[in-house]
Amino acid sequence: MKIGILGLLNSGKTTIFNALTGLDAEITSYATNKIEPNLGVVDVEDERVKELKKLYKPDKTKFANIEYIDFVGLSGDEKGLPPNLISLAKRTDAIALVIRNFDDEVISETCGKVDPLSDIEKISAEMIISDLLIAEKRLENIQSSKKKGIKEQALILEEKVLHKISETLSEEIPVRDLELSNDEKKAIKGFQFITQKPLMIILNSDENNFGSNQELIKEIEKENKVIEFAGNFEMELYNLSVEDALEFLEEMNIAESARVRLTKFSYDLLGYISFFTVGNDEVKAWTITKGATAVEAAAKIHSDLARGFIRAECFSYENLICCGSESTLREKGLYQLEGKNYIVKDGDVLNIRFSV
Ligand SMILES: Nc1nc2c(ncn2[C@@H]2O[C@H](COP(=O)(O)OP(=O)(O)OP(=O)(O)O)[C@@H](O)[C@H]2O)c(=O)[nH]1
Ligand SMILES: [Mg+2]
Repeated sequence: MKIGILGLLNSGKTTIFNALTGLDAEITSYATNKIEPNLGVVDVEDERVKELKKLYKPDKTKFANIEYIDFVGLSGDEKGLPPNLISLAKRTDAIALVIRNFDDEVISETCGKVDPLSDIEKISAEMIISDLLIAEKRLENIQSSKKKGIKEQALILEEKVLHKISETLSEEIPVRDLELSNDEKKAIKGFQFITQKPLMIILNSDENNFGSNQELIKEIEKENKVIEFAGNFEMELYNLSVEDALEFLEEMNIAESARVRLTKFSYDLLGYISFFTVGNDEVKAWTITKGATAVEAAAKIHSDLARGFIRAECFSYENLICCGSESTLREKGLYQLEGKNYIVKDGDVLNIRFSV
């Protein structure tokens, strides 16, 4: 899973990035013109993988992972996002928008006073303008193609969908809120509009006001999914021992680290679940969308497995742990054989039988 961290200049994107990844990317109180994004990959800690490792004693263990991409700051000038940022953001599965909710004399001087709701509005407008420019440019191209006599069915459908999108965006509604049929979605797949990506807001609060922003959070929740972090505080925990860090978190009434909380939040936002493959060579966690079928799970592992799919041998992690071994599980009849259309559940252990 790839998550793009976006936000206005100096909103604390890199601070949050460091808090999530444990890396040490440069933090400045002045705007940096650094174009290259910071990249960091973190494992999705999953107790189930650790338990499976104990049972199978594999040579290798692989957790699912999340790649965080910390982008350059947005100016919020309503000119739309810079093209290089659009093309990078396209490659993410979701956007995490960092919103400043901490006061800092130097930053307030250049970036204005703390005003999370207005910042969200500014960035939303900037993203909407970006998409609108893309949609309208493509509509112009379609017009000139039509003038040249090109009138293919696919082009007509694309034009119809783009008109719909352009109208929606003009009303300041993001593409993700527009209901599109599968065919319509297909027609615009190549564009990957930024307002079509799932979006979460990270409210980056000062450690002094963290936890007392309920009203603000409620207000943000009217339109968006939001999670509150004390970015700077969480980042500094990496300088402490694990015990000290846990103690500090408890003092702040934070049950879990930013990394753990954002992982759960992202899985929820994207509707992701985990399934596992096991064996003496490797125990591995995979991520898939809720509602996906056995053959789609097989495709995640390898396209050959989907192509030559025969059946899925399947059991649940919970049952395995209750039984203590695969052989007991079989004796109790908890080892299922499922076809292509079986809906994979969170925690399923799958072994795909295939022939190509
Ligand atoms: N008090 C407080 N200060 C913070 C917090 N997060 C970031 N800062 C400060 O805000 C400034 C900018 O932080 P960065 O993480 O570099 O912000 P950024 O959004 O990556 O900045 P650009 O990439 O330059 O746009 C630094 O001086 C940080 O110390 C926070 O949670 N609380
Ligand atoms: Mg930064």
